Amino acid sequence: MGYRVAVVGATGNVGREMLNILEEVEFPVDEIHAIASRKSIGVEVSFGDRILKCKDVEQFDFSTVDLVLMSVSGTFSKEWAPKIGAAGPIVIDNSSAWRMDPDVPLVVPEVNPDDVEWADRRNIIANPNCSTAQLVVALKPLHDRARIKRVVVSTYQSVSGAGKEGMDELWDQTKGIFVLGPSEPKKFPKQIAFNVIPFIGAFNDDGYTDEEAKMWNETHKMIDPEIALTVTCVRVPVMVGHSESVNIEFHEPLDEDEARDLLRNSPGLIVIDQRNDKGYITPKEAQGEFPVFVSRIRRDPTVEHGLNLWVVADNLRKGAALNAVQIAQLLDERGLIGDR
Ligand code: 2RA
Repeated sequence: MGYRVAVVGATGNVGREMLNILEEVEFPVDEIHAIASRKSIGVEVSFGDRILKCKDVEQFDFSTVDLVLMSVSGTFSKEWAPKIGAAGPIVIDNSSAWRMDPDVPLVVPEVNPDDVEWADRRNIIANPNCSTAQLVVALKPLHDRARIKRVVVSTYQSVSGAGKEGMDELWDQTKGIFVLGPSEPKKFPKQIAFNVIPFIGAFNDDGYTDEEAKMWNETHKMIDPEIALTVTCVRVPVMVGHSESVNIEFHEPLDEDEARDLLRNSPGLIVIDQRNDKGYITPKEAQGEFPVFVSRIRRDPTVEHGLNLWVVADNLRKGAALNAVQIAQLLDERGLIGDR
């Protein structure tokens, strides 16, 4: 027997991926509903061979479903996730609205699966930010083995993290630049084609951005608040796939061979690490894939116990839709859906 599932925000990049992945992993679905805001009522989205017409979130009766996967803005989620959760189904929310709420588990199944057990406090489970999801999958086994003291991360985030408008802007600027000259940026603060932008989200008072703060706050909530983490988030002209340069200092010794073996044997990770032209991953190759890829594992000789890594994942998949579906699979395995 399967579940009655709704995807809210079904017309967005991540909403569409949620539908694709539910189908790809053969999640046990008896009924599926694509839900969107009023302006998208009737818009068609695919679920395998089927075409679903989007229904209006305002009119949909959420008490008729068991599980809701949601990819909407934080403001929309603040209003709707509690209402939906109170109607009965468990909500897996991809926005930033609930991630740091002490009554809402923030979950990456490879990292803190047991936290789904207390989802019934609000009937909401939060999905982390895309750049955090891939980072914690790589950090967790290393932390369990050698206790991480400090991490320095620089991200190289693709434009799909900013939604379809971000992808359209890169495409239009790239095509237009030779013909029409550079066009005015709209979605991004500066030209993204043939450029990189050291700013994602909004500035906080301390000079960091909220995107950067998400990475340490969410890592602290999921792994360990004692890990010191500093971040620079950068937007790059790549369509799909976030990359991260990660420098880690440990309390205990961990050499690069052992780290490589450990990562190779940890869930959700693939190590591609040879010292030749094909021996490392790029976002192009990670696109459409489920795992987090780790390459360029090497000792940092400037500290007593240190390593450098290159970590890449499909930000629409592990960074968003796949992680949400994996949470749904975990709830299913533990018998936590539809029986609260
Ligand atoms: C970005 N992290 O890449 C955001 C999306 N959640 O813009």
